[in-house]
Amino acid sequence: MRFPFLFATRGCRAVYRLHQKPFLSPVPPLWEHRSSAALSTQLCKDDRSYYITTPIFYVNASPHLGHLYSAVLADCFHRYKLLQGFNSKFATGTDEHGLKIQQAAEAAGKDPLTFCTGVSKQFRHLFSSCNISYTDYIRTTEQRHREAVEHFWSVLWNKGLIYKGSYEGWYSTQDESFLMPSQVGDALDSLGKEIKVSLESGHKVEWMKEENYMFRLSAFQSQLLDWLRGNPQAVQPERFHQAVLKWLQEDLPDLSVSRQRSRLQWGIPVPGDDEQTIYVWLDALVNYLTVAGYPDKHNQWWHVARHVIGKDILKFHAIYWPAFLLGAGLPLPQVIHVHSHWTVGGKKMSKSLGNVVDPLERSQMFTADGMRYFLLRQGVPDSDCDYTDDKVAKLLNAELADSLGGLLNRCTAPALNPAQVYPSFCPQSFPRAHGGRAVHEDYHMLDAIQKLPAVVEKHYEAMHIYKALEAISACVRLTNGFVQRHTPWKLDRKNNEDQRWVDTIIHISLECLRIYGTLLQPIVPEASNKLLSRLGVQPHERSWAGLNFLARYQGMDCPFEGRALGSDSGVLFSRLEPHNADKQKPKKTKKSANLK
Ligand code: ME8
Repeated sequence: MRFPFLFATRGCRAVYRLHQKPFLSPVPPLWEHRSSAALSTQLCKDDRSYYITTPIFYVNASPHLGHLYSAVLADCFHRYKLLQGFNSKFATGTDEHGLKIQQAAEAAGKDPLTFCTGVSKQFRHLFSSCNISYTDYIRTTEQRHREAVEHFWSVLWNKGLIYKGSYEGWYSTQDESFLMPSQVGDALDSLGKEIKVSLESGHKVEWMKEENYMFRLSAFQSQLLDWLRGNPQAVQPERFHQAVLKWLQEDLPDLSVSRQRSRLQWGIPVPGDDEQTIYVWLDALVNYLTVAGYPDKHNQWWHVARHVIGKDILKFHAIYWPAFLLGAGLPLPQVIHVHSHWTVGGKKMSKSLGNVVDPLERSQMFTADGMRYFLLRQGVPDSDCDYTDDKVAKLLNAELADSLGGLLNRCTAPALNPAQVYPSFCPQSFPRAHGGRAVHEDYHMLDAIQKLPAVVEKHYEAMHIYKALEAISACVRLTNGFVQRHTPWKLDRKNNEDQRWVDTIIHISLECLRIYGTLLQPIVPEASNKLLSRLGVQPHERSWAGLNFLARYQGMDCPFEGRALGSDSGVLFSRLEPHNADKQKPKKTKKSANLK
């Protein structure tokens, strides 16, 4: 496949002469198909399928906190969907081709594949240490991926959407991105030399002039606008949706999708033209299809795909990727969930500033659950968040060790629960109509916890995990307040009526804990397992469908009433010393700290 053709360039905007393949008008918009009878039948057939992805991470350097954050978010969605009975697929992996990796391997004095394998293993190790329960880990150097990319390229080529042209303009190797002059500014490098940088990322850019293949991106501008306008939920949160709409109202030039082999050897050759290497972003984006089973078996998963990404790669996912997919005649992602960045000391994490937070080291210091909880409780999709060890320790102590751990400790400690059972609920002590021993605040608490699963579901669905955790945390405080208000340890257990009231208080508190433990499984899988096991809740009783709070109050049977508690395997979450958090591992504290 060689193409004699003419081309010319003018400034940064390439001027392209078409050749050979006639231009086919872009395929009809696929999102419209979704409302068609044919596709809705398909959606009904497998509407319990769910497919979530993280970006695939560059292997030029070791993983950092931001990478773990994306993985934890996607893992949380995946676990949540499994709890709801969905058939969920969850993919993560590593992006191993491109100039940036080629140069990193050279600098390390290793051949590129050996280099990639080493760093890819570090990501995998981090993810398994943090209980990231991916169902597929993809490396772009795998054969299955190469086949998918070659097929995808051929589809675009056969539709006349790729043509040979020339690119002249700015390129950032660090971002593996082409830039318009308006996206470039002046800066000084570490030696005080004047350089050009990307205004968005701050990374150095270089002028390049190359003959390569171009994708007819400009032809998709109006379809992309229609897609976004017709699907206000396609890019979340809203501010990122608006950002993409704004970009799309500006000039949208065609996109260079290959590099000359003489400059870039580390990548997939263009099918039929081994003088050219496929652009690393086209290669990388296709990973989502590879995992879905493209080109033969992707139908079950592809129409339910959702991507979790950081704000730095929004343009690639919300413009280039949908345009490629439209060109290839494939459905567009259901949702692109965008999150903001973690900073340290208010600054971007960077090797040169020496402020990169090592997520593996931190997960050993604060435990995997601890890091997961912190990142999801403090991470806000809309705006950047600042990381400090002190904040982590304070939050974990307050919410996991003291509030939740303390509540479990109180209600299961032999002093208050000598029989070590899920005690009985007494409807006379806590009647549906007022008149028993319960007070107004107690009814308010029951109402809040009854509503909690729906509240958490709403927030999980909107990717507002921090709001879900805020709601759970508020309810834990209500339950602690309930126990504190009635001081069951002061009641006279020899008096039958008091004994029934003590049992009722503990029954309600254990029911609250069961709800919290179930809802927290996607966030802190180890602590939730410990909590639910201590309550005697069996694995098959931990799904969303089992969240039936306080059945006895509703006049129904409670399967847990009278059941023996599980064995005591120690404190739920050990306290950390805030000021020395960076110097020590979690300390065991006295289990009876919260017992009166
Ligand atoms: O861009 N805070 O890979 P990458 C939060 N290979 N998240 C952050 C972050 C921070 N400070 N820094 C990075 C690439 N991330 C491409 C992706 S996908 C087809 C190809 C997270 O190693 C965030 O998800 O540079 C961001 O989008 C991603 O890591 C970039 O990882």
